[in-house]
Amino acid sequence: MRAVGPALARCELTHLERVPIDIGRARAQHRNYAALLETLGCEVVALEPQPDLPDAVFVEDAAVVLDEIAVVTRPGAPSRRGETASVAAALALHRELVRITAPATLDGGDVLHIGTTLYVGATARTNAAGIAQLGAATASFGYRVQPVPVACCLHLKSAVTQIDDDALLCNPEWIDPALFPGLEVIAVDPDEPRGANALRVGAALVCPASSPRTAERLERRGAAVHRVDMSETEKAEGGVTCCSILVGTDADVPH
Ligand code: CIR
Repeated sequence: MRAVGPALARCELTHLERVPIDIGRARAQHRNYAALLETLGCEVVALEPQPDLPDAVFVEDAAVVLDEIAVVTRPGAPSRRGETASVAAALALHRELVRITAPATLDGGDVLHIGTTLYVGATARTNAAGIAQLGAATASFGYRVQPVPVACCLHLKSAVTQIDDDALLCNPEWIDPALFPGLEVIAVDPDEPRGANALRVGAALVCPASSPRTAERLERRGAAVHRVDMSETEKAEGGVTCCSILVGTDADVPH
């Protein structure tokens, strides 16, 4: 993880209007999120601060970590390309690195890893060359990439995330659930279109407090839901998955 920097208010925005961000509150919320991940069994590694890079808190976009390798991305937003070096240095302690190179672009938020399939959002941030390079880097380990058209939200995982071995949480207005055959699809509450971004940590599910009805829906289904208030990073178009990269060290921690 990387702490919220002072320039967050100058973040990239695509689908949201810019509104004031309370940096103090953003930092406190981010610390609570880190503390929750520790409670759930994670060891939190703090990356170096990057005060001049507004979106550097959203580390998820800088890398895709698999069991075998870590793919260092080339973010689609030019303002974010300086974020990857420090993420790569930290991941090099745990995985062999492969890098996405120009003209390809890829944001980690566009990669949904389910078994040996990497569903990859084709978005303004991730281009066809990025999807192809990810496929080439991972094919020898048995992965296949499945491009997914994304139009209404920033990243694929803004609209769909995996909540357990057999099920996805999805906003069906944004992504066609039929793209994921063989998996149960739980829809977000219709009044909570941004509620589909949940973070699975072992048997627990970290959900945004901003989507309470969706969280209740998941609890009724038996999920161990932990709510986090991320109101300030949500104003920067970030969800709960965006603020961490999970590096699995045993079979219980998905990544
Ligand atoms: C951006 O537009 O790049 C940031 N303001 C938000 C990135 C959120 N990351 C993610 O969904 N993985």
